[in-house]
Amino acid sequence: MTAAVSAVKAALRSQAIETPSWAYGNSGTRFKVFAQPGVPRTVREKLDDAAQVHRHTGVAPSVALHIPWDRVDDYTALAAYARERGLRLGTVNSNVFQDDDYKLGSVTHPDPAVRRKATDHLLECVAIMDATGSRDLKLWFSDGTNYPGQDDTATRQGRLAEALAEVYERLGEGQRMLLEYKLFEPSFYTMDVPDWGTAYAHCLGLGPRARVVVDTGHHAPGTNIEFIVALLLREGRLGGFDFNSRFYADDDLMVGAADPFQLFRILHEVAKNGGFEDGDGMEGVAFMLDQCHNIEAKIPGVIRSVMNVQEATAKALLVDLDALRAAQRAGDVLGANAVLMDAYNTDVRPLLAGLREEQGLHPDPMAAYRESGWQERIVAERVGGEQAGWGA
Ligand code: AOS
Ligand code: ZN
Ligand code: ZN
Repeated sequence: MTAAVSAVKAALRSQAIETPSWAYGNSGTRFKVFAQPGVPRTVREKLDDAAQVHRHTGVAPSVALHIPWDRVDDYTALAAYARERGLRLGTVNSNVFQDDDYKLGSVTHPDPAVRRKATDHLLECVAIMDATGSRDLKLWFSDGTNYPGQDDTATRQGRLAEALAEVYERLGEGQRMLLEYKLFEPSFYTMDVPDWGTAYAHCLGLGPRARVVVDTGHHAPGTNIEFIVALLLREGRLGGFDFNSRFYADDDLMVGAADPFQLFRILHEVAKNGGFEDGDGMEGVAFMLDQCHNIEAKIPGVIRSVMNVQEATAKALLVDLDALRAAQRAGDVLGANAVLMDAYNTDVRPLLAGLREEQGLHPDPMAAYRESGWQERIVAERVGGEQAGWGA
């Protein structure tokens, strides 16, 4: 647990956690959306809120966009608006799941006309990336089937490969494609990209700029996610994370809330395998949040989540790798485990508070936000108009 604190701090200073535009808007379950006062009415207001998160944490400089929820006429102007607030526009998330045409799938739909429409949307997202300067296109497909016999699994894989290849070819220099998998939902019998193996196989077929995204809520209960992370990093195919917590399915709760130990184990694999090294370069791992704050206040919920990732990262960086490897080589099972647990059980909050003060920030981002008056201001000012939210 004695990894040089200055090296740990340097790594923490350079970590960037991307927040999702949809976390700032209203969201809920299929039973009820509880609207909150002061939530953004426009994409620009979402950026204003994201800027508050960055202002108080210092490590959330980019915002993931979702098209069409964040569609605007001028993306270059939107990027400039973000820059003026100390932010940049990050990953572009496509949406081929909210249109009536996609009932039987998007890029895997039996009808070529629907496949064309879906692929055209993905191409539009790349054009948006050209304007925003985004590095990553994140693809998540709700495509799949509900009943055995409904459609041919292998044929659907062929359709998916064809669409992905067309989009991959369209990527510009400095752009990557991140393919996200999900075990189930909304499709209940087969998903066309249900697991890391399927995503990895498609990425291999496409080329080095196609990478897998690990959404921490997208696995069967009990899945060893850190193993998947270690393997993808070893293969050079880990594109990034969609961080969130789950108790049951794709709950999209605050990262680190359900299982901070799992988050630590995941980030330990990242730390060991050089995953913190390339930042926003082409080999970089994207640390994104993919969450919905249904009942808690949104901006503080995002701040708390960013802090949870930071705390788990600090613990992961504190693992004494020399001692760990020595214990592993010696076959010292308990000793190796103890090295890991020592780091996990360290209270890193003072270290992070100190780091923030060195950066001229308030040591406690939650308190800083509370004291800033921003929440009162948006509640008073953002009246009227359509409240933006998940799907709006
Ligand atoms: C869906 O379950 C996924 O987690 C996606 O990442 C999705 O695109 C995201 O929630 C925003 O729509
Ligand atoms: Zn996700
Ligand atoms: Zn999800």
